[in-house]
Amino acid sequence: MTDKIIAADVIVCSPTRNFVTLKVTTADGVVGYGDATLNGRELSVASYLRDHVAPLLIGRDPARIEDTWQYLYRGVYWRRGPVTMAAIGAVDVALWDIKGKTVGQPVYQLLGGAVRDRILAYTHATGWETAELIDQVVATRERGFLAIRAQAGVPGLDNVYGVHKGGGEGYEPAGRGVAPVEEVWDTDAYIRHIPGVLEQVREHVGPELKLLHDAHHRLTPQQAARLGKALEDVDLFWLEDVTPAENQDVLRLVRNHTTTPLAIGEVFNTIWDAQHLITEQLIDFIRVAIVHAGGISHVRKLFALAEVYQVRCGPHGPSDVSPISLGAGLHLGMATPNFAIQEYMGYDPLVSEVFPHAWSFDSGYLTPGDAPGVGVGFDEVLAARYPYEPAYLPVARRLDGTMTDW
Ligand code: CS2
Ligand code: MG
Repeated sequence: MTDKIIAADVIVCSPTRNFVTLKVTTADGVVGYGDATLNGRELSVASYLRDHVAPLLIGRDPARIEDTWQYLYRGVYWRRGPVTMAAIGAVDVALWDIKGKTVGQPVYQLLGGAVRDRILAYTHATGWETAELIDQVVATRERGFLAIRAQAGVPGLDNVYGVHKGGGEGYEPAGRGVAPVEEVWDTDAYIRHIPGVLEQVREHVGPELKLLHDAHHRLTPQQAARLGKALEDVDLFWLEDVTPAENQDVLRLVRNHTTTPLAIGEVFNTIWDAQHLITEQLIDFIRVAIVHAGGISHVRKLFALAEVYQVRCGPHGPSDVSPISLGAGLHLGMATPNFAIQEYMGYDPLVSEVFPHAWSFDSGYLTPGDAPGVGVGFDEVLAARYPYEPAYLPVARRLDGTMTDW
């Protein structure tokens, strides 16, 4: 028997970037944390939680995780969508955290126990020029990474998703200010340039290093098929988000033309968003993040569906997914046989101070640690020193000025 929930507080803070955190407290003083961060739409999830969900949690039994999930999902007429599902996800993770702390076990033990010892991680390397990218990939490998996402600049453009001309990560974190900056994008120039870049990276690093690349939803189906084909010799671990995720049947055309593995799903929020892609085996990796798809309880079902169709899991884990969600994903990863890899961009040291965590990275792999619950804390006093600041990802227009996919 666990005591009832007596408080559900929502804290929005910005230690280098914005995070939305749900803190659930039980009558006997157990505290569970959930992440509800939705990059660029943080306050809408905070309001959804504060104004509509928190009052429903008071007096509930925190042990009834699945029932609470069903209550919050089915009990509202307006289902799905990133705001709703991030809010439900935060509650779900907070309740798993409480359950783990109550029984003194890390969450992965409650999910069936470990099926692996550690979780392969990939991080990002970027360079505007090819030589710069190669240097970054090599330096990243020296930091211990065995899998690296490589993003490069494109001649003629000033900015490319994930890369800045002057060096460093583009867009991470999102730029501060009340409106996004606008950039110019040219898919044709990108497709002409990127295969040669990645070929040179592969040639330099040899066959063993796992290389990944993210196209960020910017290609037509035909362009995606051509790119996948052009990259076959690079032997990518995956090619991510080639086309926008709404029109899913186009992936069949891409698949019919290339054996380059496809990953998709960071913008998905439910099992139903991914169902067709999985059951039709149109993708190789599903990328939903715990935070954006209803938490551990729901993502576990999605990953189980993927297992049936030999689709592997490689969750979204940029630095806008807070250390709480990363931790929650690692517990699920420990207990999920078809889990392949976790994206891990790392965090600014200040973020790790605000969210002290039991999970750790070592020699290419992440482990969730054995602290009871999710194993990620939240320093509210420190967080209060960094209040919310509006920040947005850039938007992109084509050469003729029309908006394009982000
Ligand atoms: C990216 C993200 O990590 C990735 O694969 O696509 O950086 C994405 O752009 C951001 O999370 C959006 O908030
Ligand atoms: Mg991506």
